[in-house]
Amino acid sequence: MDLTRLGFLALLYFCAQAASPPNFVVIFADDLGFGDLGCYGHPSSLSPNLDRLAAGGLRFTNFYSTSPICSPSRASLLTGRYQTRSGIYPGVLYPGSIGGLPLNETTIAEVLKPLGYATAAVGKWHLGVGPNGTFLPTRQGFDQYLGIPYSHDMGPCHNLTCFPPDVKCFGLCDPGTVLVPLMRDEDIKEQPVNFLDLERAYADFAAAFVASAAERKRPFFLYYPSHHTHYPQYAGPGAAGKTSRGPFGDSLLEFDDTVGKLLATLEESGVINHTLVFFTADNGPSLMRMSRGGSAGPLRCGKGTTYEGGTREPAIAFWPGTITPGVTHELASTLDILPTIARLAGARAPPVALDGFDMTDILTSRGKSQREAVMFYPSDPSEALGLFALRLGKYKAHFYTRGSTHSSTTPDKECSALSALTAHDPPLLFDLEADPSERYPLVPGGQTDVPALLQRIKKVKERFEASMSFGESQNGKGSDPRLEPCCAPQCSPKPHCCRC
Ligand code: CSN
Ligand code: MG
Repeated sequence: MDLTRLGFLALLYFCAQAASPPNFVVIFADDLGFGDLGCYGHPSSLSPNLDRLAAGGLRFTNFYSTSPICSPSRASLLTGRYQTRSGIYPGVLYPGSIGGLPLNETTIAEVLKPLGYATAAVGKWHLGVGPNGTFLPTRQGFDQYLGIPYSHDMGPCHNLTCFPPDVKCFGLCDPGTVLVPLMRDEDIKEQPVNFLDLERAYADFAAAFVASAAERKRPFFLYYPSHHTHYPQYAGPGAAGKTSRGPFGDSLLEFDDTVGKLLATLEESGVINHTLVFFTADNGPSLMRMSRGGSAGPLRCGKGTTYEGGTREPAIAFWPGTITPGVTHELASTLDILPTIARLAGARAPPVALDGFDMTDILTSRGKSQREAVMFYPSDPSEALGLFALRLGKYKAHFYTRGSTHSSTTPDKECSALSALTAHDPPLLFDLEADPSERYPLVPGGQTDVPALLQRIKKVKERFEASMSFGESQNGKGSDPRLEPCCAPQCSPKPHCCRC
């Protein structure tokens, strides 16, 4: 090809870009570990569509969420800020929670709205409902929403059936809470939600949204936080009993099928080459569920802990023609998604303290990460204890370790709830490249200059903690059962009469 022709193509490309910024689809899986997908080495998972995304896109090996539990992790993804700033701590939000993601936080949807983006969220929100739906997605920049407002074990679980179809799911969930509703925008569409038909509803909603935006030539942002692989694992008739892995495998297969339908929709709408699809997960596997929970693969512990299994996640960036397929070992985080999307869209980043870095160079030219460190807060961050751990380059330092109920039942005692808070001074050090399983603490006198490393880590920690200001705790505001979503607000006795 001669230079004139190349220049012409570049110009064409530039004009097309200028005419319409790219679309974004962010898929956020629930309680899915580093080792759960076929493309991350799981021997019995079936995840053909996510594997296809990985084969045609960029697969990350050093990608992190910001919290080993759900709500804080979601807050960070949508705002590009640690959960400590937005106040989504300690723990997670509940159906009757008084607080939620503060409305003065700027979400990715709100970053894109001024540019004319159509925006939608489908799936598990878990950033609050609040009085009169104050904290629902429609109040946070999303034009449309279909989904369940919190985890699907935050209700009686009564209508969840597993394979074989007549067997009730394992566990009781929360019997004293309203049945889990399906919400459309701010209205309750079903209570209880029909879980076994939910993936079809999600796929149809996503397809209608994408097709409509594409038809109107509007750029769009679709956020699909799935709850599917979270406890209690279930699957509809199309996936139940279809994998050798059992209930977790079945739920993953059904979720993967929705991803496949979404990709098909992007293709049919003619926008697949103009859309960045980004996949990752909110926190590590719920190991307490044993073989029904997820897998952290080679990583230590899982959900609820600040070991690697708690927050290192599978991540895939897919954009045919723009992202060259491959694997990257660069350090990245869910915090980096907002700045990257803002940059690619040509949008202005919110004028607040952001904790993310633009990943565009990693995505489009296999460049270096601008991120040198990843911070680890526990599920209940406090200013008094500060960071539990910090990753700097290939090294990780643990200042505190603690097990978690969510990671109990593993043979590694450090993961279990019985393992109490332990301070480490000097911090416990690991080389995550040589030892990704965090088994062999570095000792002075070895290959690594430990005193020099500790000095560097101390500096980075101090600089970061000086820049961190804790927002007012939202989760700490407590719950009011009257705030639990109810399709028959005047009914009695609650919560069981909330059924329509
Ligand atoms: S989470 O899972 O919402 O995905 O983090 O469903 O931390 O107490 C976590 N928790 C219920 C849950 C409770 C959940 C907790
Ligand atoms: Mg989760």
